[in-house]
Amino acid sequence: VWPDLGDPADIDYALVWMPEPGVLANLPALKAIFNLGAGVDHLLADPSLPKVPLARTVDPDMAMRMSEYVVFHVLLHHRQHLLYAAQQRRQQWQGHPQPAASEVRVGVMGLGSLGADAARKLSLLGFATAGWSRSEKSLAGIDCFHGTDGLKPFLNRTDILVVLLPATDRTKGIIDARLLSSLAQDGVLGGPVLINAGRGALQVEADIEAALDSGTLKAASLDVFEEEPLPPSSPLWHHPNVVVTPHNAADSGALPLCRGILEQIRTFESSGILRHLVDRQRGY
Ligand code: NDP
Ligand code: OXD
Repeated sequence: VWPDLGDPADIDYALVWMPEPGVLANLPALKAIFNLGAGVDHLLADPSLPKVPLARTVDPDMAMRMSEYVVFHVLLHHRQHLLYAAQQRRQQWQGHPQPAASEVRVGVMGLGSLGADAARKLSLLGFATAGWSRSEKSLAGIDCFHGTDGLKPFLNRTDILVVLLPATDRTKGIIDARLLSSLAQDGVLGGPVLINAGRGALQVEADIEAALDSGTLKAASLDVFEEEPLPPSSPLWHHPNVVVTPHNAADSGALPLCRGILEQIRTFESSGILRHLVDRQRGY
């Protein structure tokens, strides 16, 4: 267990989460790298990353936890919980009209192992659910958009935007003023809501703050940030319409993840096949 690696030449496989840049380059016998998470942006940022196969985590336990986070935060905004919590603090007994889930249009950016699972569960709850991905998709009950041409129509019909994209050269900074102003302004919630559990590098926090202040954005749930931990000086900590969580939307136990990786190593040793390989060119 790092930093006590023994003889580096004895190490065939590395199981890593955000290793220090350069650590893996010092393992001369390495056959494959397993990322103990779904996102590999931090690994690909290391120019000395060995050119061995790199597999990421795709795991039902992680998908279940991420969908819990997404469903919880969609419901929190849909059921106006921030408003009722503020009223409770004032001991104010007052109901507000409650739209049906079917009147609320949720859009999930990223329809991979996590986004597709969350979209399915939201659709089961009755939300009018759509998704956006790089390549064309067909998912039962989900209105699927893709590519650059599909982005604007997808955003224009979206009241609650859920972001589950990887951070790549093409997606970094995608949640900016332009994107936020493209979200539906005519929805039953009285303004669009952003939920980002993908990566902090996807969002321009100054644009999110400005959109919240101008009313272009009604509320946000953010699990990831440009800088983590979120600095004490960030206004997001105190914004009444923002929910901050510490990048733990899909915290999985190490054990279920390691079981999956053990299975991967067995298959790789016997057949040379590895699943969930990262395409380094694409960045995810
Ligand atoms: P996947 O690789 O399975 O899916 C990624 C999705 O994003 C795919 O649908 C892909 O499209 C889409 N996508 C990628 N680039 C683009 C683009 N340029 N334009 C449109 N769509 C694009 O990833 P996962 O679902 O497993 O994970 C998603 C991300 O969630 C991770 O990369 C990580 O950053 C984040 N994460 C956050 C966690 C947390 O605790 N907050 C925990 C786990 C993950 P296509 O299907 O066409 O390839
Ligand atoms: C991941 C994460 O990518 O935890 O798995 O963010």
